Amino acid sequence: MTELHGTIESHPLNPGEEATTYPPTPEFRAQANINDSSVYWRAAQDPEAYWAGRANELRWTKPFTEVLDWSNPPFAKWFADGELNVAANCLDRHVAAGLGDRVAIHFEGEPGDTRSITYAELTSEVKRAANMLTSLGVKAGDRVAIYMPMIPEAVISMLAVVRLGAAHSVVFGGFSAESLRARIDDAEAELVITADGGYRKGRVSALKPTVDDALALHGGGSTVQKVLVVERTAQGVAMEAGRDLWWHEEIPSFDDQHEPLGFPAENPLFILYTSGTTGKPKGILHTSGGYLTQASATHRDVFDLKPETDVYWCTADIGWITGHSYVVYGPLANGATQVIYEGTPETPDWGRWWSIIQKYGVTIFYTAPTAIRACMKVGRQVPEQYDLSSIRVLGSVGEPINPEAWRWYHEVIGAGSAPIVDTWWQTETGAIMIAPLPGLTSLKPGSAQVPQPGIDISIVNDAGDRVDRGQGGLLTVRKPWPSMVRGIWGDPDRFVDTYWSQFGDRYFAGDGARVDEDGDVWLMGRVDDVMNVSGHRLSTAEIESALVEHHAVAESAVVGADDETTGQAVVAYCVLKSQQNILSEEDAEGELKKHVAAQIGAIARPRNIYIVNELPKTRSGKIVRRILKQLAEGKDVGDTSTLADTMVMSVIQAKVSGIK
Ligand code: 6R9
Repeated sequence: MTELHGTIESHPLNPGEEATTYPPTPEFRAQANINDSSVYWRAAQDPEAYWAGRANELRWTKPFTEVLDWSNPPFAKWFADGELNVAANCLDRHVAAGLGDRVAIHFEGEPGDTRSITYAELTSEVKRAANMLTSLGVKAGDRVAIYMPMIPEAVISMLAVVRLGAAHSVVFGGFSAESLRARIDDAEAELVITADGGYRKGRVSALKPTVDDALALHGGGSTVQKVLVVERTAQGVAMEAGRDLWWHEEIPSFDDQHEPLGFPAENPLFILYTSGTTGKPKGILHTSGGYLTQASATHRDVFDLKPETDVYWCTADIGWITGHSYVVYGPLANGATQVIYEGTPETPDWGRWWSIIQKYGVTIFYTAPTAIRACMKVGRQVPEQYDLSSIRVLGSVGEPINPEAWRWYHEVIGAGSAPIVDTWWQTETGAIMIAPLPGLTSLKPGSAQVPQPGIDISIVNDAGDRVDRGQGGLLTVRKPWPSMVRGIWGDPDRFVDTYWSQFGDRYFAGDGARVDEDGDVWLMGRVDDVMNVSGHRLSTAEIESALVEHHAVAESAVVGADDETTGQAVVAYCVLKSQQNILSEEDAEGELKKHVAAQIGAIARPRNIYIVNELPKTRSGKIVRRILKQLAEGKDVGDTSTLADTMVMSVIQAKVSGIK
């Protein structure tokens, strides 16, 4: 069972905190996809009928007759006797409807190269790639690992894999060889699709060498038979004969005729690994029909998408769930035109994002609070140099958006008029669960506000009872939803234990939340040992175990400390082995930061590492992370009387404040 850190207290609002709300303008409301609030109660009356209706907006090769099978909770089945091809829903369907000439992707490479791909072209490319993958032995039920930069071939690869009824496991390009290998092994992938590299911050960031390192780890001998390599950066990479193939050398021999087969709605679509409370990442499994239903429905509703006229841009990488649901599956199922940008927002300068918005006339822009705060720091004079008047809806995801960042985003990027949809959801939920509907909701900066139609959220106390308005508690989902996680790959016990052991047949999200007097939901962060750094989930246990794998480290404790830009930052306390002479105390901080980045990936690199002689522990030997977190945040550590040795704290405190 997930260990909780005490009860969430209620967080009463300061007087006036909610005074300013932003109702939809009459013009926005009039043109909105959803402007009749009866949708909420109609969906609540009969959620299954509601979702069946949404599912029927997709193209099924065999219609479903059964909506939800919840006979074996928590293992849900949605639309189980129906069949569909997810890729054909994202591609062939639009071409058949005469929309082949619509641009699907405006690709913008970091060095400035561009490519616009229509739905007809994307469909041909995916068909060709599907034929190529078939020749490499990929078939329904297999898993393919994808380790790619943000280039069109990443999307083409994902769709080609699922077109064949196989499942992908996309691994974020910033993850290390160790992390990649662990994910390949867990999913038993036989094919890896990668690129020589991608462009980041004006430089080539190599990927293929990391794949080579990953496959050589643990004496080689992985499940991988073939590695398919897209040429992007041409920096020259080693190719292993018999194993490695160049995409551009293979693809010309395959044609673009490919009939999509229908697969059962519960056919696995993808596995995506995310950090949990223990060291080992969890392979979150999503399946086809329910996932696509909710990803596409929420994409249309929450962003008020008009596929004929909107230009949509979500800045997430495909290595994260947001990239899966709101770059690939939601937008493409809806026939949207979208921008995909390869690089970082500050390359060549902080005007890059705004210049892209101006260039393509982006109308809907979806990003993370950490990016907004970074842009705020640089200053409004940068975006003010660009014409952002095309923007009509803004989105936020990954962590709570602080009201200050909300207002800046609204004023500076949204010209004071574009609604901001703050979307709460998770890798496990697959799609948006709580968010305003921009034609209906009076927006409140800092709150994700309303469960989506057909979604039943309840904020409860430790005993599972619904808390009163104005009170804080734990976020749970009372009824199954179409895009819900179907399991943890290869570990059904952990699935039950992590999400369902707290409150029976209700899903426990791991987040604390509060409902205000109007019934709006305010997210208050994780209540477990998961940190949120720049909107990315990291596990304290995973970083601790990476640290103690270093020969010089005896013990470590990792905490997520509040950070102005990244939301939280990783702060580690390490005790070095007394007999070791590998690392001097002076070198330890730099060396251990490097070590963590190499073990897990650069996103996990601690902001601070403090070398201490001892960690604060209770008499029963538990590390008291609460105290270490407060210390890292420069706060008063409060009551330390439960510690076995209260002296430990004054020594650590002196370290952290730099007093020798
Ligand atoms: C989509 C995504 C999920 C965790 C989640 C929560 C936090 C995400 C949020 C938010 C407050 C929002 N989170 N969106 N907290 N407001 N709008 O980020 O998935 O990477 O799995 O992270 O992120 O703590 O539990 P994932």
